[in-house]
Amino acid sequence: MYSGNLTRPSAELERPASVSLAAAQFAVDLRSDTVTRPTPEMREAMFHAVVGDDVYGEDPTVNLLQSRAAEIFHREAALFVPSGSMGNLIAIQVWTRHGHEVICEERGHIHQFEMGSISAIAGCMPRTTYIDDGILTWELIEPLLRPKSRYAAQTGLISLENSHNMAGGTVYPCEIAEEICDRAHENGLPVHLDGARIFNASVALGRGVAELTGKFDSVMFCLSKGLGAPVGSLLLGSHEFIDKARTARKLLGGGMRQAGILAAAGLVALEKSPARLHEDHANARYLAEGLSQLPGVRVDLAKVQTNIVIFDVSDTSRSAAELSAALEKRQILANATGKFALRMVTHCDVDRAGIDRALAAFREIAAPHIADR
Ligand code: TLP
Repeated sequence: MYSGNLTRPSAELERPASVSLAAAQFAVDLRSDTVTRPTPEMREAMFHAVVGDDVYGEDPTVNLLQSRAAEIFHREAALFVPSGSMGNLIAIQVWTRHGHEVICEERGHIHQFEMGSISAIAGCMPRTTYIDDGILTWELIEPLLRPKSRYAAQTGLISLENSHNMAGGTVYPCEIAEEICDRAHENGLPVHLDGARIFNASVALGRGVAELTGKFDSVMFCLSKGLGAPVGSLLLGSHEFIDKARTARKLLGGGMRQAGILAAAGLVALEKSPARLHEDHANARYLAEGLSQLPGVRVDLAKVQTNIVIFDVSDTSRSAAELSAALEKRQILANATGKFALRMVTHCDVDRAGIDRALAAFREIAAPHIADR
């Protein structure tokens, strides 16, 4: 079993495949779980949604989504936000002030993929550390804390990611996350959770989302990833936190008026989708096992815990971007996440037959090159 370093140091999506609409319709699209299209039930709910002006707090469907999310996560309050990125940024803004440091894992989404908003908008500096499986521990975090000083930047927030996207969808054992929260609180620090895929983590661990997130001061989760909704994320926390978050959302231009039309799809996603996520996990494992049989491909099967498979292609003698382009010609879409790392993400719009197509295409493009060498 391969346990090497698949994604470091290059964690960016190296050449995000951008394909024509027509190609994407017929392709097996494994670029992300963000690519799903709303189900007929979601579209129906959107059509019939009762709406109002949510900036006045008067959209009944948004209010219902927020209260259902708060109920599911055992939280005082929730706020519907347009994207996961905005949800994370709002949380950072609420918990910190300019000049603060935010501790996170090196490949964390808030550090790598949010346009530097952590600094550009929230005025904070990321303080990162690397761990192969993406799962931070208090032992890794403690040395990064800044002692009280009149010279050094001060630690303002710790942010964890569960599941950890760029570590390959790995999940936090509940006890490790709880220990981090407990120790952080003893040190007077809040902890935010980027739980874009917390329902995937919940299915993988067999523990409820409220249980997994209870000790965090704020939680963001996405409706538009594995849950399959077209748009939207939720922020969760105390009344006081959500009140401040609402102001921060408006400041960022995130007040969405008759957003019930989106919340309606989100409600369907929230109620229905968690029950089917195990299918995506089974498909990811099947994919990973299939890939691991192919020449030149290395997959750390221990890291395939949810719906993400990141694998090393350095022994195929082609870069991940070249392989991604070759796959695209065969209507299989996958993103390069490093020079020799490809990411494939399973979701509700890809079934087992699609995974078989992806494996067959990969077999075709990878094999001749091995023989060439
Ligand atoms: N992740 C996207 C890309 O931005 C990389 C993807 O394709 O996986 N937190 C995590 C852990 C995420 O993976 C993402 C999106 C976000 C936050 C941001 O969500 P959005 O795209 O709604 O801003």
